[in-house]
Amino acid sequence: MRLNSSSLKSLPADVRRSGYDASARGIGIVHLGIGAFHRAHQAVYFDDLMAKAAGDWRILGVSLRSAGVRDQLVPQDGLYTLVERDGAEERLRIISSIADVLVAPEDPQAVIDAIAAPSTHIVSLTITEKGYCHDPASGEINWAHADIVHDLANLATPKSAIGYLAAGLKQRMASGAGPITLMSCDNLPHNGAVLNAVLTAFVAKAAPELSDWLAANTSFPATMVDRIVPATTDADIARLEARLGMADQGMVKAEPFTQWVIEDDFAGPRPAFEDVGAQMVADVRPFELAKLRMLNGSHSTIAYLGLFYGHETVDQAMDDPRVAGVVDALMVEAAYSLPIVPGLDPEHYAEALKGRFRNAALQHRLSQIAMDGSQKLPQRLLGTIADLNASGRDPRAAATGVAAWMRHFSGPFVNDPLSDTLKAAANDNPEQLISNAMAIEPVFGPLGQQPWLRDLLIAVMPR
Ligand code: NAI
Ligand code: CS2
Repeated sequence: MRLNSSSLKSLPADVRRSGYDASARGIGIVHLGIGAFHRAHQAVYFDDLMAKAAGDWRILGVSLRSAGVRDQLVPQDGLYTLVERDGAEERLRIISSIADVLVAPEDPQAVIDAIAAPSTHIVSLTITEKGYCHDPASGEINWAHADIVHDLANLATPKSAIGYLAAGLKQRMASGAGPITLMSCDNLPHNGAVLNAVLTAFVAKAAPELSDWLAANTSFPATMVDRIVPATTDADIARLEARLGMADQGMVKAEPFTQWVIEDDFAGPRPAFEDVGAQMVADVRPFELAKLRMLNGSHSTIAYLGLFYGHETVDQAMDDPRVAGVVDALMVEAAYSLPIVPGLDPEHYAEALKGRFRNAALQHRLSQIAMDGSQKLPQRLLGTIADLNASGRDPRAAATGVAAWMRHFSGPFVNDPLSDTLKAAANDNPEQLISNAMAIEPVFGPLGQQPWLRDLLIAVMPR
């Protein structure tokens, strides 16, 4: 038996169901990048919203790459289990907010139609840092990106999220479907501004007749998103099937903690996010800096140092004093680099983060965090290094994370959109490796010209 709207009634009584009739609600959201994080974070908030009040806030998920999630969810009527794990505790909840899933390469026009539909008020995205086709150091569009080159010449059959947004909004303008909000939920600093800059630049070249409409009819709220959501494994699926008495191919697992800070800047209608625990603010920046530098900077450092010392998961690496010691120091460095964050006590936040990292039930694989380092390090570690140096402090711990990344990409397993560039920079000689890596402009930008950083990296390079 498989989880679906018919078998729902056969689930064990302790499995929490959604408190509303999903079949009676319409689609209001198109989400690009229907991955594990969206299903364990935003989709849960929308499930709560529809249980709490009327409103057509179901989600049309879109994968721009593969059919995997569509094949997991569509046979299940969009239903899946959120498995919250914390140590020995486990809580199960069925999420009903996803109405359907499209695979863009199979039917590009269907995705364009969905973005243009008058009932669509928000397009949200979790397409990974690399999905924005930008240079991480500058935040600007990368015109040489293969998908951008393709989409400039083939806007009716795009490959990039940026191309799909341009094509969908062009059709939306033509049909008079009204304003729409484009909401990035990726781990990027000023993610709304990055999306705005890349899309505006692309539209100016690909569809200049759309530029004025885009400026007048869209908004790009920044968001800070936080929930540790490790990739689902076959063992997770088998364990859940034994627990439910039926198969759920679309399950996701996550820690209990969740946080969503959203800039209150919506061009069209929005649901009452504040009624389901999200924070609506005027300025997301302090919240995102704290999270990207203290959580994600530590995560990447744990990943690269942990892999260097032979560990496989975050909790294992945190049990290694050679890793935990650097994390302790990095938390202090990152906290020092922050502005005042409303309601945040950096010391308490640091302790809470370390407790979340030690949640062995998640089995969060270091290799998952280690991927796409070229797209992550600028906002996670290089910003901390630059700010601390500017204030006369020594960013040794943050530099250790960067040096460990250099060791990582010199090894055999590198999963990164800049993998060719990284392989060319790889070197067993630490001094040469550091010189080669610092010359990678899309990652280091002007920081790559600083002799003090080179000297520091040589001093802290894991050996
Ligand atoms: P995932 O691997 O489950 O899903 C990634 C999604 O991005 C897939 O739908 C994939 O098709 C799409 N994608 C990948 N490369 C793309 C590209 N170049 N263009 C368009 N779409 C592309 O990963 P997951 O866990 O859903 O994470 C996705 C993003 O969510 C992360 O990169 C991060 O920005 C954000 N996030 C993830 C958290 C987590 O703990 N997993 C927590 C906080 C934020
Ligand atoms: C992780 C993040 O994979 C990674 O890069 O650092 O996905 C992390 O789990 C989330 O940002 C936590 O909110």
